[in-house]
Amino acid sequence: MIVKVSTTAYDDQKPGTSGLRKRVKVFQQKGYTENFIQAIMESIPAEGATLVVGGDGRYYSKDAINIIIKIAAGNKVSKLIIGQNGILSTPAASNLIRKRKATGGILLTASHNPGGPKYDFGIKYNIGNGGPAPEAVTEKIFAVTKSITEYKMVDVPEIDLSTVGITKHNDFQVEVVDSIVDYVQLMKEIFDFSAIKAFLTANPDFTVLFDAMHAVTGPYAKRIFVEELGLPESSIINFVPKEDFNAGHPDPNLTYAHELVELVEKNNISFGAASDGDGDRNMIIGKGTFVNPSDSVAIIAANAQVIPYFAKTGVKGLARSMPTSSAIDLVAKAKGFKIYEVPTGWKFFGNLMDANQLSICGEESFGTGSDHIREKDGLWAVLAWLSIVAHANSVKPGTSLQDVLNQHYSVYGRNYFSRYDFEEVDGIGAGKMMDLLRTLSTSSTFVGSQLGDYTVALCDDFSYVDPIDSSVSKNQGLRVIFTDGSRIVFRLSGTGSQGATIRLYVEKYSKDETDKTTQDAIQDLIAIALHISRLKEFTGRETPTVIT
Ligand code: VG1
Ligand code: CO
Repeated sequence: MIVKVSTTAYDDQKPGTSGLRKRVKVFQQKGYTENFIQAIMESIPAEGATLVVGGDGRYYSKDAINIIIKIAAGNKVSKLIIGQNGILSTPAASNLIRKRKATGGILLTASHNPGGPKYDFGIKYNIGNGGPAPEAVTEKIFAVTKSITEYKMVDVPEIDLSTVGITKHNDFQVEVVDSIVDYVQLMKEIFDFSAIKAFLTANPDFTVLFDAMHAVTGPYAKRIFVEELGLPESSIINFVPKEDFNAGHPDPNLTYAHELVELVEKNNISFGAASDGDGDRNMIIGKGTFVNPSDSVAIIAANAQVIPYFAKTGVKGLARSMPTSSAIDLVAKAKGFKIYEVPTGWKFFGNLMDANQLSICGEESFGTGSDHIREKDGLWAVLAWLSIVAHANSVKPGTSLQDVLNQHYSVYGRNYFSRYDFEEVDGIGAGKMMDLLRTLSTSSTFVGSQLGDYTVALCDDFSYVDPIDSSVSKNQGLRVIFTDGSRIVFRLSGTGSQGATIRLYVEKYSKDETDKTTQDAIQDLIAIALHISRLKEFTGRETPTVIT
């Protein structure tokens, strides 16, 4: 029996860069999660739909799944496909939506944000192509949340999520599926597992260490690296997922993945990698080597032919998010591929992929992926890099990760790139700083002016017209581009749950000087950025919380 429960609307349920992310206690408010799920149901529409449900297993996931089951039944959804114990990495969920031709999916994650009763939870709706809902859909969901007065539910008896199988309740079905098999099968179709395994077996000195950061990729990594590729179990760490990520911050960067960074340095590890809370991000390092994510996607694109999937499908086009460095543009130019520049957030790549215009894309925020699914994919990136290194070693034995980078720089030059994050700053100050930058973008004298060694060529608030559906996304970040191609970009984060986070991105290209440290290479641009934005005056901050 469908019961209509009256509820009061909340005004803060606007999905951000990647879904609705808030503190757990916000989701625990009366009707808060229920309202948002009902709003999703009304935006799909839900009747007769098949939906995939799963997430990174963080605290509050089980409660949320129970709410989803009842409200889905209340809205006449036909079937829910749920990952065992509610677990599905974001890429695995994207794959499952596509493979099972589902109507869409509800992903329960706040990605790299910390988890636990005091930290973050998140809910994201993905559409039938497996990708994050485009803005038209998220706006519809938001509109419903603002005027909602009731949600519909059926009191479905509790379903055992730990056992694979189908449960029926009248016309409503819940299928609990293995979280891992389909994803591993997809990876085996894309990559040459036997070639990677042969390389690793023949070169025991080439050591690998993968850090799952107590998050969702642990069981996937165990299956792939240990059971399939034959690496010792000591090659993976922190692989048991925890509801609170062991009180950590599951963000694979040099700051938060310091355990991996230290072990790689101490134990001379040849190849280190980490992934985030929900498994869509990746970081690749080696002893003394850091693969900048902007370089990572460029190098994968430049070497795509060593990956069987691309050898078969060809490369249809490349893309990056606006703040990401233009290293990949240089590869596109050299190889004659189309290149697209989209706003921040994976949802902007989906249309291009669906239209067969895009194969490989990435974001500077440790996100790399391809059209095998419609989300970025952490383990895919690790396997792509292992494929590249294995192939390089078959050409020239002993090739290290750093050698791969150096070879790329020697052909294409180097796009020095760094991102400074100023986390949890005062929202009003951050807003004023963005306003100031916006005035610069409309000033008649700023373009052409000289800042240190640089001349301003362009300053705007990035706006994007989707080449496929012509939808327009405005105010996607303030960018200053100089005549030599160097860039400064400012934008506010759309994934934080507390205060504002300012992201400052800088890029500087050099054809010949490719062996400086990134920070040395870009310091003059950082000084210019801090000067023109008056960041310190507006926020009281000068030092970033994270530097990438
Ligand atoms: C950040 C990154 C963005 C990424 C998004 C989701 O967004 O900058 O590139 O797509 O997180 O990643 P923002 O608005 O905070 O800058 V994930 O791994 O949280 O799904
Ligand atoms: Co993520």
